[in-house]
Amino acid sequence: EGRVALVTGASRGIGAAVVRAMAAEGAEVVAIARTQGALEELDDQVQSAGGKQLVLVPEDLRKPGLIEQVAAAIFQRWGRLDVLVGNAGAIGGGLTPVAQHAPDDWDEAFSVNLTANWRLIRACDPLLRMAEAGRAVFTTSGIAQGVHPFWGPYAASKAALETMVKTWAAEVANTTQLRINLLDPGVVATRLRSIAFPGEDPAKLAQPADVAPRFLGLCLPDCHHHGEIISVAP
Ligand code: NJP
Repeated sequence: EGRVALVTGASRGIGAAVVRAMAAEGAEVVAIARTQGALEELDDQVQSAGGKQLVLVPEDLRKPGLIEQVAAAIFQRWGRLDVLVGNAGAIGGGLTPVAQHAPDDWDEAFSVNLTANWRLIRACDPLLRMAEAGRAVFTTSGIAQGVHPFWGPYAASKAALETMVKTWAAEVANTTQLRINLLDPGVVATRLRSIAFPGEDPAKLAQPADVAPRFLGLCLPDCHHHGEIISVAP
């Protein structure tokens, strides 16, 4: 109740489910994604369900200065950030041999999956330290581990995300109450999944609302995980 959360990739899929679940617990949620209409629809749903009005940021995470501006606005309004969920993700082009990806695919995967999260860490670290029990969770993928042909930019950017987040966690360990983790959501019926595997029946997969509670668990004040990759998959 009353905790302040920033969620990226909030317009649909896993991020939207996390926003709904956090708002249902009474959190104040700042929701970032590019698709304004979807964010507005989410806000309507949240408020109809009795949640607080969302702060919508309908912008591309890659926009220069955006993340710093959002962090400054959060500081001005609340003086702290309790929860950061770095969830936005991009496949970076269709499934293609690594030798054939277009430069834009590579840039999209790394700028959204890695660099935007680094900028979030940089801008939000001081705000999270101002909270009584700051929590940060980043959405990774099982594909970051091992070798997965045709997933080059996505897999490499998620592997780099894992290294970066675990490094940040090691740096803050024992200096603050901040807890920092990664969550691998497993296979979930979302647009990203349907682009990667178009033949699948989404009804047979886990739904975003099924995995949202795992994010919430890592954001609770009593969360003792730190610097870990938590896997939803059995
Ligand atoms: O996918 P999807 P998921 N600037 O496509 C946003 C990981 N994951 O929920 O900007 C700002 O429904 C986009 O918003 P919009 C995956 O890697 C999933 O599955 O409006 N936002 C949308 O809200 C990712 O990290 C599975 O288009 C940007 C969101 O990102 C996370 O789960 C398995 C943006 C993507 O929502 C959520 O993805 C796995 C930008 N430039 C990992 N680019 C799975 N679904 O099975 C994208 O291992 N977004």
